Amino acid sequence: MPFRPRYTGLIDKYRDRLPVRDDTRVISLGEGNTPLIRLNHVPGDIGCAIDLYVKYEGLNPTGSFKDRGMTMAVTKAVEEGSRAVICASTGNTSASAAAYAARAGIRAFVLIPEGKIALGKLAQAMMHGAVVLQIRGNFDAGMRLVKEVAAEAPVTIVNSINPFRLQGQKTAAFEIIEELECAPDYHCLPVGNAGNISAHWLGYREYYEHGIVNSRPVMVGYQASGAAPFLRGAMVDHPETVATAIRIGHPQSWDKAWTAQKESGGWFDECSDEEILAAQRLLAGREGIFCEPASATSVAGALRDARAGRIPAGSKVVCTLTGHGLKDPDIAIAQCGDRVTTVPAELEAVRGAILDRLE
Ligand code: AN7
Repeated sequence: MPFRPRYTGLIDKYRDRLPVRDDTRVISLGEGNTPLIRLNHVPGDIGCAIDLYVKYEGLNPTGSFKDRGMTMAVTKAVEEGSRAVICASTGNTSASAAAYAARAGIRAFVLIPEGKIALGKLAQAMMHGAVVLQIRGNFDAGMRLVKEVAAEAPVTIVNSINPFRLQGQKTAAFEIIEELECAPDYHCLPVGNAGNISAHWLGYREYYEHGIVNSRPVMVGYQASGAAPFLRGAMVDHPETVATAIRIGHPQSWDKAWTAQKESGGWFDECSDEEILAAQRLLAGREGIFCEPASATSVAGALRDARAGRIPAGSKVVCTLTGHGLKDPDIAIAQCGDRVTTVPAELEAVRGAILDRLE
């Protein structure tokens, strides 16, 4: 047959490296296998000579990297006989949990901070039939409540404190190595709860320890200035940022992320909201890649560190774009208010508007 087998998700692909049995019922929506795109314009635009790739995780089934972890977490919850999952979320985890619970035929409960989640994410949780509990508090308060309620009720937590989440998410590192045919020199990620940077480090270590590659990347985590506990070296009680996905002050994977930083020789840094949004616009306008604000934090930070020489010229750098730009239409439109021109439905007006803008 000239055809390759149909791609059926990351558990099927990486079965030998994941904690599943042959008879495990896999709950999948075909997640993983996302594109690794080389940036053609952006590094030159801002005057740095690095070889920069983005791993476009916004192309997962629910539009974020969370699906990699959720396929594992929900598969294992179902295997263990659970009838309900629960999470606290800044939006993407709730969208993913809701979708995979629907796929599995079980119930999802999601706790979200009132007024602080992007519109697309709320729409997803609602459409997939999750029980959506808006709390008058932030993500960190929601996380505490989820842990307390799950100690009493028969619900499985699917936040990244669930170890199966990180197992699923480590496969992103496998894919990157397979595509580049080596490990990158640097891997930059936005950091909120710090599960994803920890999961990538697991994946890179695994391929290194099993002799599949002979190097591991330096891991670099970027946070929004108003929600940067790793940079401050202490928890932040009132996190604030336009990048609502990473509006987290008490990261759950605190120790794991520090381990990734230390073992890889990496660092944490912060980006201002302005830097984050500028990077989001640059990717959309110059490369045709639309990511949500939190995701752009990785590129904002990498470009700054490359320009400053902290990431040396010639380095092969991967930035994870964690979520799709369509998740947060409000922030996108607010940045480009003057880009829509209203004209009469007449040829002359349309022709005039076009000719004005052609060189
Ligand atoms: C787009 O959905 O925590 O450091 O509740 O949605 O692994 O937490 C989202 C996190 C980066 C940070 N980019 O990843 C949630 C949630 C996007 C995200 C992060 C999130 P972690």
